Amino acid sequence: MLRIVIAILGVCLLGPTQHTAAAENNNSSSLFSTRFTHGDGEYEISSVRLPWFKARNLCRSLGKDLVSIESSAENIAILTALSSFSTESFWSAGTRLYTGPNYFYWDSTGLSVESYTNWAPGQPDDSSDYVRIWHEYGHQWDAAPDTYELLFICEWHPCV
Ligand SMILES: [Ca+2]
Repeated sequence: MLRIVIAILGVCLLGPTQHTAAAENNNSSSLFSTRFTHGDGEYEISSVRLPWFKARNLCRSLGKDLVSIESSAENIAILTALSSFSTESFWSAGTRLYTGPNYFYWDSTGLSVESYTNWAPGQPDDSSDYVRIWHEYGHQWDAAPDTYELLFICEWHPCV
């Protein structure tokens, strides 16, 4: 147990260079094109397109989850990272899968999206239950069907 704690502390204290080296040592590196940080959060943008559940499960298989956007500052960091992806939409952890028509939440945290929202005009509509970061409105949010095959963003907090 002590060794695990020391290993985790070591990774957190060694900083981004060591993180990158660690990421390149596993087989997931080809699944992602871009890595960035915001506060204590780390993020990776996928290089593969998947439907929502497969995207979520892939993030989770790596000890991460789909991205949740809880503040304007986090949104700005994400939009900056997406600035070179102007024709691509991305899955987030947002859904109303288990809650019904008027309550979207982040599947990664279980918390409502209402603390911060960035819906595109006319969204969310009644047709779909999963939140994509939609290129057609400058990466504002859109409720989309889970079957769409999109790039996605994994988020994790290794030092919290
Ligand atoms: Ca987040």
